[in-house]
Amino acid sequence: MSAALAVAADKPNLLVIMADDLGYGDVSAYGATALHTPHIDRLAADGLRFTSGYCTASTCTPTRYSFLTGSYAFRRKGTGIAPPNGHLVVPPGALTIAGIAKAAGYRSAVIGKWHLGLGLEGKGPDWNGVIAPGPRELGFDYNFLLPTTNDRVPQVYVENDRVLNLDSRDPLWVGNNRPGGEHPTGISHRDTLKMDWSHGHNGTIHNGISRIGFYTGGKTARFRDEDLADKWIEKSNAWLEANRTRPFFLFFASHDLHVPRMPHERFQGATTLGYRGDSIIQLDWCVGELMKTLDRLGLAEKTLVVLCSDNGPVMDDGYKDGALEKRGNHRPGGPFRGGKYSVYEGGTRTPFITRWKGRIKPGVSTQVVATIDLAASLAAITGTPLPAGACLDSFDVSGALLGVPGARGRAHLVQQDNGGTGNFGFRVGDWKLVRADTEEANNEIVERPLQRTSVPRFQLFDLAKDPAETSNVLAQNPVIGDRLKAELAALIAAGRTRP
Ligand code: NG6
Ligand code: CA
Repeated sequence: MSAALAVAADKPNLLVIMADDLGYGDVSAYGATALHTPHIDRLAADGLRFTSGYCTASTCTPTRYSFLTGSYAFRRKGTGIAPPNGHLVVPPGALTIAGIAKAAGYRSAVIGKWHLGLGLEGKGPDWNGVIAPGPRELGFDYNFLLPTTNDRVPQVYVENDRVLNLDSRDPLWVGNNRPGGEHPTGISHRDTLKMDWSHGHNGTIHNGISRIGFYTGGKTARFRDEDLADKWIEKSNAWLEANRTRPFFLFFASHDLHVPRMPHERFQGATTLGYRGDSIIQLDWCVGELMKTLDRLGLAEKTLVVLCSDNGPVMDDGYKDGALEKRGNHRPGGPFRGGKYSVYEGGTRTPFITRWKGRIKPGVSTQVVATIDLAASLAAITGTPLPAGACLDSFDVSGALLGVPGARGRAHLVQQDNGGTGNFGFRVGDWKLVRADTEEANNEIVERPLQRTSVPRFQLFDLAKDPAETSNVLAQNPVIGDRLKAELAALIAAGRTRP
């Protein structure tokens, strides 16, 4: 009997905690010494800490797309970073991890950052009306969302298909161009900002912070950046409480530590690293609160918890919050090169922890697993059949996730940067091919402000000897290089990798 079938008998709840822009080296369980993350460390100590746990893209929207659909985002156009008025990029009706959970008899919810667009193609979200399609058309029973990212407008919550607390006498308008009349922006009223911008992010001002895009109205619906984490926990606790008696899947999509980093006042100054570090502490607090809730409801032994990130770290991502200046010796990408926007390891290799009390033997795993695999793995764990045309690149790595002795992770993984630019990383065993279809890429953004540099078309690294990808050994290994180039091209052309 496979590891997955052995557990199908008692279906575990699934709690996926996805951090935003959290790097491999950003938590003490993965070697950070400049700050301490006791709750994440406890999760790691009680569970399995992966040293080769990945997301599939080095930006948010494509990773979330592939996490939900089990298919690589580069297979579908329009899955790059979603704009404020973007439509839902997952086709309604596509089988998602939430749909798999539903088929297995689970209730499911997404609480936190969405950033996959809302509403119909060609229309986008109807902010003042019914906002659909959205998560509920993808299999979720409940959603409580920050629609995009908090550096994009608007700062309102979407609960199920409505903007929460919207007063119809003050309609919400969202657009790409500055509205007429008196409308303060990050450019016109820069000296009034509580946090200055460094690139982009100079549109409408809300809560003393200027954003990408413009909006007016919806005043009663607007939230404070400082309160996001508390709200996610409040809503998650209520939902867990209400769904404690049946199997559930909760996608807890934290906004920490994405810009604008504006943690709650009680976390401001918690580290010496500025608000970037303080936001990590806020994330850690959230993890602790969720674990407390599972304990209180007697669910720790019935719940598979997965902690992951949507892409690697970035320092200056558009606001002058001191992340770069205050970093000291902190290495947000740990030993790896690159970060957010890069197909070097730092862009997609992140903290990745699984915990299931009483089921997973605590330890460290070197198996390769990725967020995209949670869909097929949940299907396997719950004994739910996967239609052949769904989850095209999701592998059942449930054995590796649960730490079953001898169980293997994936044999290969394609890493991408933002949607459609055609830069790929391809890890096969310890070999790593980097293929750049563009002439420039944002590779070293962890250490520098946004800057594109020219890159060779192909590079090859031996991750066993050179995890930091410093020495391109393509010339010395032409046969391996050619094999990987051909395999990557074939995987892309085949349209699927799941057998
Ligand atoms: C970029 C933004 C960056 C961030 C990113 C999305 C600029 C210059 N940069 O376009 O600040 O918002 O999009 O991040 O505007 S992600 O984690 O959601 O993918
Ligand atoms: Ca992100």
